[in-house]
Amino acid sequence: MATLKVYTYPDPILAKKAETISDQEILSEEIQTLAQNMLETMYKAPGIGLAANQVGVLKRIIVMDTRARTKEGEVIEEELSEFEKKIQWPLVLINPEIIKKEGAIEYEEGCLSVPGYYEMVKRAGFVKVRAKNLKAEVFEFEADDLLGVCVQHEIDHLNGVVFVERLTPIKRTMIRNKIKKYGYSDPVEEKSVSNS
Ligand code: QAP
Ligand code: CO
Repeated sequence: MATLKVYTYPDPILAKKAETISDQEILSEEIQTLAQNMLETMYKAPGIGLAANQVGVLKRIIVMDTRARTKEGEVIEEELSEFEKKIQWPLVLINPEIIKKEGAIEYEEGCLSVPGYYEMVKRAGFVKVRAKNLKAEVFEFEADDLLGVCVQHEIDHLNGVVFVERLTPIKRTMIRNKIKKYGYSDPVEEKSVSNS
């Protein structure tokens, strides 16, 4: 297993649309290993979702784990939502599609490709998703709250959309200018500075 390089906004790879993966390809070692390495990269960050575009691969695969955890990283079972309880974790979604959308939610989003920047984004409050798993089997699940927001955020990546593009024009310009001016600080450095 290996951690992968995460491309940061506005790298042009993040604006490209990822391609559908065939069943034969899903079962290949290449995709099986990619999924494991994406999970390792997400957990190490730590993050709750990662799309293949973010690691420079234009294929429709995302990994997610939105379960609440303690500081030590243990899953807090009592805090799982009813939808989260029905899911086999971690979630690996191949060729995911939103087949139903309802309501609205505003949630403060971040992104491993935009480290250190967070903004409120409006999305559907409930979604039903159809995808394939690593055995190329079709499955469906329902999601709201953080899980619902996260799956919409990750499917956006597969379509070449970063959350920055979902902000109002004024907020979008502001965050782009901040990134141009300050860039991204190394998270390790960031920690040692704030702790000193
Ligand atoms: C997408 O994002 C998401 O800035 C997943 O310094 C985020 O895993 C969906 C991360 C929020 C819904 C709500 C961000 C890690 C991780 C950072 C992530 C950072 C280190 C973001
Ligand atoms: Co993201």
